[in-house]
Amino acid sequence: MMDSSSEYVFFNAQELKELESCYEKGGLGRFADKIVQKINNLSNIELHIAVTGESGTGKSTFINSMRGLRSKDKDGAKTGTTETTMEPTPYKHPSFPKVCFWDLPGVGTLKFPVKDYLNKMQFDRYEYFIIISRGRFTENDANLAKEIKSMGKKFYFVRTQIDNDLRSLEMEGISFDRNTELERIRNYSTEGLKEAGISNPIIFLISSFQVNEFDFPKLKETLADNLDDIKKDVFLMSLPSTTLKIVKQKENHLRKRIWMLAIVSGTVGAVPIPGLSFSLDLGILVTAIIEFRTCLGLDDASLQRLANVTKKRVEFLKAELKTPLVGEINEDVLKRILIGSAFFGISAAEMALDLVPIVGSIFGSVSSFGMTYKLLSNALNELVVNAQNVVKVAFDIDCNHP
Ligand SMILES: Nc1nc2c(ncn2[C@@H]2O[C@H](COP(=O)(O)OP(=O)(O)O)[C@@H](O)[C@H]2O)c(=O)[nH]1
Ligand SMILES: [Mg+2]
Repeated sequence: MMDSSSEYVFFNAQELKELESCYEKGGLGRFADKIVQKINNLSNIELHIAVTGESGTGKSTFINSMRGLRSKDKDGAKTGTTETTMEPTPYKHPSFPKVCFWDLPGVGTLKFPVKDYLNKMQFDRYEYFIIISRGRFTENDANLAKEIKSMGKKFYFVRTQIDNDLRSLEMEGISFDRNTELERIRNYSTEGLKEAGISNPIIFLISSFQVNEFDFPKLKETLADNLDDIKKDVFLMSLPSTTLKIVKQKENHLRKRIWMLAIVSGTVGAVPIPGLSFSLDLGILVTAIIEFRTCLGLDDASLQRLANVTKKRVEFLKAELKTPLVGEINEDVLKRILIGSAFFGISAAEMALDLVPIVGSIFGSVSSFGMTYKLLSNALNELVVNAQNVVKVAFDIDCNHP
């Protein structure tokens, strides 16, 4: 199922033109080179996100949550510590090390002007700044935001530990309406910002321990939407699969990679495979399937992290895996899977690709291009279903009320 063209397309109009002229000038070789280049670019994209706020507000916990980690995990940021470093500390994503969250000391910790603070923090390195507070945002936060804006970068206000606020009311035996209470917290938290001249501050109320609650889903969407196409792709893949919606978005993006891989397979590496009636580049297929698994969170390490944060047993999550594509995979294994199964049957509509006018004229339907396209589409479908089922049991999602 292809999504509508209004959503993100892998090549922009300019690139499509370039590809077309590449093909006209140099035939298939140049065409494939250009695509390989694009795929390589994608895996080299770095993404740096700054997280700032005073000590104890929940920066480390938030950084862990965005990476699907707990404080006590090997790569987890230590939480609840009072020690503050004066330097930004990088925390790489465990599956996508090019995605990095930086823990910045609070602007109030360092006793110099906001502008100097940002320079010392190397503000240029970051896509944007997440300004964290667990109570009211302060004048410091407001000044920081203004300075970030004047330097041409974006910022987001995030109010953490909302779960604690609500729990305190419960402990007090006070009955309250959840939405009214959240609005009250929102207004109270933004007072300081308004006083400092930020008229309509948007803040996200979250609990870093409840990744699908409060404004956390909206925050993740906003963070993704404010990146350019390629970086958005990288960011989305790095998000732990915690909702069916995230899985769907990942699927849409991964689907756009398929035809690129198919073109590469169709032009370079395809060789006849004994037992199959067509040529294939098994290496490309294996690499792609492994990549799909990692992006969807179906690799062992991701599943273990998901089990940890949802307090489920990893075997319980793994019981949802019903495809041989998640086990040990290499060219031999894949060949056996292919020979032994009816892994085909994809509708022509699914071939409606960005490049159909060009691609269609180059490759016939039973070519390596067509087969690679079909195989990867089917592999993705199968992996997505497995990922959805894992998410459902991990987060106890009722399928009738997702
Ligand atoms: N209940 C709850 N506790 C949180 C949340 N975020 C952080 N904490 C706790 O608040 C304390 C300080 O958090 P930490 O991440 O170390 O703050 P940092 O100093 O800004 O890095 C720790 O004990 C965390 O467990 C949250 O969203 N909800
Ligand atoms: Mg910390």
